[in-house]
Amino acid sequence: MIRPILIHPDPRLKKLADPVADVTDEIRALASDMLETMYDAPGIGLAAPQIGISRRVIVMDAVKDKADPPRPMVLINPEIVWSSEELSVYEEGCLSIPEQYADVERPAEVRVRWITPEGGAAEEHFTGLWATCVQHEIDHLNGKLFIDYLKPLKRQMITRRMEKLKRERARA
Ligand code: K1U
Ligand code: ZN
Repeated sequence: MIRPILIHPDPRLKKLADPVADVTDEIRALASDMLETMYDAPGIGLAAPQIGISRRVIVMDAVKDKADPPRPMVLINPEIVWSSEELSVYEEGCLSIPEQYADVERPAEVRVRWITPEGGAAEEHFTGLWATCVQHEIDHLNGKLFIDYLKPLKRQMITRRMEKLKRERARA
């Protein structure tokens, strides 16, 4: 099921999400809805708070080349266990802040540990767009948006644009 994506500003996007204690069928159904919602948007990632669910679940598929097979990933309770000192800048977007993009500097590579939908432990080293995406999604679980890395004036300008967009959508 495709779920509606919350648009900034929304207090639900600023909350610290709760860890998942047990990987149940409900969590697997949530992850499946999140993947469907992400591919429909379209996006390369999605975090549960973006659909109003305050749980530590993210999904991603940052395969760039359409000729390559898709790689849908579900990460439950993801944790960054190592970050590179080397930084990289990527022009980020966010499905909760449509059509707004800005350069964000983050560690170029990260190692992430998580629980799989089958309930097992997993760990992987991410580079490139995958590293940017997984950090952006984990930020969502901590109530942080990419615009929080920007200068206050730019952040304010984007927030005003989103308030206007929400007013227009409410009237339509
Ligand atoms: O979390 C989100 O809001 C999803 C976001 C993830 C992201 C994008 C760019 C850098 C870091 C994290 C998006 O997917 S925005 C849409 C997007 O990037 C995209 C859409 C279609 C094709 C390719 C990319
Ligand atoms: Zn986002």
